[in-house]
Amino acid sequence: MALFRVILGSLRKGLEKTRDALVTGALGLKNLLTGRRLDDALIDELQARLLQADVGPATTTRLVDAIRRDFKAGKIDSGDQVLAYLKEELKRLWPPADRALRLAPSPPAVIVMTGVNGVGKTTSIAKLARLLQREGKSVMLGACDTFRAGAVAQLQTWADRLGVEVVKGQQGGDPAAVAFDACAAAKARGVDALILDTAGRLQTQDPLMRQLSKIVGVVGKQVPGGPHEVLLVLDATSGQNALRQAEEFSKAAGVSGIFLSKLDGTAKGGIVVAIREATSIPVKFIGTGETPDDVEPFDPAAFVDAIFAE
Ligand SMILES: Nc1nc2c(ncn2[C@@H]2O[C@H](COP(=O)(O)OP(=O)(O)O)[C@@H](O)[C@H]2O)c(=O)[nH]1
Ligand SMILES: [Mg+2]
Repeated sequence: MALFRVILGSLRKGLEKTRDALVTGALGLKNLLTGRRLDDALIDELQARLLQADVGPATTTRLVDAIRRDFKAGKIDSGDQVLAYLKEELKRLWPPADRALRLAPSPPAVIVMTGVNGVGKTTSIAKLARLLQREGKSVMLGACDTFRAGAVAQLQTWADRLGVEVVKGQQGGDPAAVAFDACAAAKARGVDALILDTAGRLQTQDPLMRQLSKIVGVVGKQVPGGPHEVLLVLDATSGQNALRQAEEFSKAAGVSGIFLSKLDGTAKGGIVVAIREATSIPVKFIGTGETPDDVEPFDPAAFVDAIFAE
């Protein structure tokens, strides 16, 4: 059963830029394909536009090859058929993988947020906390980003607004120690979910990657089955960089899901498709703005419908 409901209106609003660029705008697919007879030049143009939207080479080639094959075989002859085909095929790209947030059979569930600097980890934590609160769950935060000055204060500000408790340590202290204290506090208070903020790290920074393993290890010892999720936050506006991070972090053990932030800030929402090409880690949430309400669970059908909506 899905834990969170997709709010279609806000999803459409959050994906406005992508919808305009890819589908409804002057250079969009509707303008290109509606009412047109199919020919090779039109299919070439379609290919160029899918690539421009960051759909990714492998998926673009597969889609366009299938369209060309059906066209040559006389099965399709209009742009409108291609549009309908694309919509259905895009929905089918994602297997019915479990995109639901994994929670613990008995609380607390522990969620670790990771990713490089500035991708939106802390903001995404506020969003997740808000989603969980709306489902009637109690939430606690752990400030394991002890590295960046101001990180704890930023998390505390969100926590105050959301009315949740934060477990903190010393600036510059050991983040694994904060994870330990946070797990203890979450167990003692009986909260449903503990979300740990972590310092931004590059997939190439070995010591920081080891520090992440240490946090994960501490959680595993303190809470049975924990962490229940390690969510990698990727910035949708960063294009190829996001793809590289998805590939690299998926090699590093234990990333269970992707939180794709800033989809409102890019016309290249095709990045969701490209991530699907680059890794088998499921995108579980998408961020579509800067407030805690700007979040949706990733639902492929709703996502494609929102992009193809009038
Ligand atoms: N437009 C937009 N901005 C976002 C989103 N998520 C985060 N941001 C912004 O990205 C910046 C960095 O966010 P922050 O949470 O501090 O990133 P962190 O360094 O990974 O913790 C802030 O200005 C956020 O307001 C999003 O979904 N949409
Ligand atoms: Mg942060």
